[in-house]
Amino acid sequence: MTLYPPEAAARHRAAGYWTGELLDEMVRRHAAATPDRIAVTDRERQWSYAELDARADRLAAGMAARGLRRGDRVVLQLPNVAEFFEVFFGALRAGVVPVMALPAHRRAEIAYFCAFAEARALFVPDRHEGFDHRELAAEVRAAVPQLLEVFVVGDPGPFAPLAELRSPEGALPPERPDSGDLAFLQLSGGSTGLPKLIPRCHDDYLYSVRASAGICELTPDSVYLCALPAAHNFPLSSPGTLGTFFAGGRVVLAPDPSPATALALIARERVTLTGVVPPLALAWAAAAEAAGDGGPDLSSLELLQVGGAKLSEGAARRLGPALGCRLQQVFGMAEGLVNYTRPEDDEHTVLTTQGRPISPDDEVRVVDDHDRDLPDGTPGHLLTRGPYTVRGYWRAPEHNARAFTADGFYRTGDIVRRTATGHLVVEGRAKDQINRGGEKVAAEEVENVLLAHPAVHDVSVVAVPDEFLGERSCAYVILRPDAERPRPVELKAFVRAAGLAGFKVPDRVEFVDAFPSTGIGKVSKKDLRATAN
Ligand code: AMP
Ligand code: DBH
Repeated sequence: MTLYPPEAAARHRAAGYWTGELLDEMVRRHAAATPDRIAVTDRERQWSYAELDARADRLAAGMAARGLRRGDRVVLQLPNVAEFFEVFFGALRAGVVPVMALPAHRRAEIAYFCAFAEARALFVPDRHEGFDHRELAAEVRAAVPQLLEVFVVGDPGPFAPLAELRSPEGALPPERPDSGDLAFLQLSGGSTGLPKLIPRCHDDYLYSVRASAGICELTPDSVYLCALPAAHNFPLSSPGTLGTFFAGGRVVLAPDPSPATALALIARERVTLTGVVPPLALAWAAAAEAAGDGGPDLSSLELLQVGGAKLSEGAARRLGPALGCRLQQVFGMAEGLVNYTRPEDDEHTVLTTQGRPISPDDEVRVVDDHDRDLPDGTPGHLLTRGPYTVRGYWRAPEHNARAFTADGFYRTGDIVRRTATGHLVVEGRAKDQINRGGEKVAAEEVENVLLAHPAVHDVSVVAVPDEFLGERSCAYVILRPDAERPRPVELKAFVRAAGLAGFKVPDRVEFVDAFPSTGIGKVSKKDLRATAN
């Protein structure tokens, strides 16, 4: 399966962007050169590069022994524990393709990933944040037709412990995976019904990781705190945990992102950089300000990266002084394109823009509604193509026809303006999505669930401004004429009971008699949003 047109792939190789190295080979490289250096620290353990490498080998061998073949998919739903990387690198080494689920995903999402990707195995923790993932796994296994093995990190309950998959003397699959093959499936926040799967290969992903590590000046002395869920594209690759491994540094996994946990870890582990979403950055800053000189020692922290949702200039101003470090804005997407403000950018640029692309060969177009290019300074739709931006979602030809131009540009759905220096400022969004402090909610997915409620005639889910998260979701509901009005909490519980992740449950429910409509009779979400203000 080729993920890029052959001539584009050849160009990216000739330019030196695509090197043919596999993502897991960086672990092998450091294991050979500096075996005893610590690669990853979690709540309980420290694994050296040699240990991480050996574990990935054993897991790859175990997968092969279990009959998992090159190209087979597995769903990876692990929180921030060291085993996340054991399974991730082990799978890649075996040529097995992980689907990068988030710990917050519930029955609806996990069952969909397993069924759609025809997954052979599911990896879950026993419990996480008070939720029993073994119960979820049992429901999913009952719902999907194919044979699905479940491996549990922790107490396995009725399933197999991860340890059972580790093969101490088994052989690695004989054939090395190809660097252009599908390596794993990343997730998109999406704007239509169900989350889309994004096919990433070693070549494109490793390029973005390596270049990100360079831009962020990572070294073997870098210590990266992973506070967001490890599977998310931002903490995984921008430069995140993989960028840190690439540089031979150390990854510290935070079990939760609360200010108490994170600030204590920064002090204890002498963390040098981390990446967070705006609401978290503000919560950490507030905690650090409140603690003052008596608080945790944050003097090791050099760089705070903020991305995933728009950071206001006011918030941006506050962060550096509160945490005593440099700020970097990151505007990225799991489909590819990532923008960073740079160490050499002036303060105004860092505070007011979302950065500029990683690569000189990232093509960025800002266009009007008819795909006509707009001059710098004018907001328009962001289209992009380049050496690490995918050319289509996995097995979604109809959606791809809309989400990509005929010549392969990805329609990001973001409204941006380009400055004279080539920096991008995110001005808004054209896609039907709520960005809840970096957690993306496709309005249509929630609407489809609510439409199945017996009292609901029609529903429209929109973003409403929120001081803390930037946006929250509000479901506007038209009831059936004969229906008794349900309480808002009942409708929220209905969404939860449908098995959707908690962050997709509408924050607010409002009952209306009709929706404002656009000139041609479509629901005007713009006008609905305005009613909410
Ligand atoms: P996804 O496609 O699900 O990976 O989500 C990526 C989207 O998150 C982008 O297309 C933007 O809409 C949003 N996003 C990411 N970083 C930023 C940022 N720094 N400012 C504003 N929006 C952002
Ligand atoms: O929001 C994102 O998806 C995102 C943000 C920052 C991302 O994928 C990234 C950096 O790589």
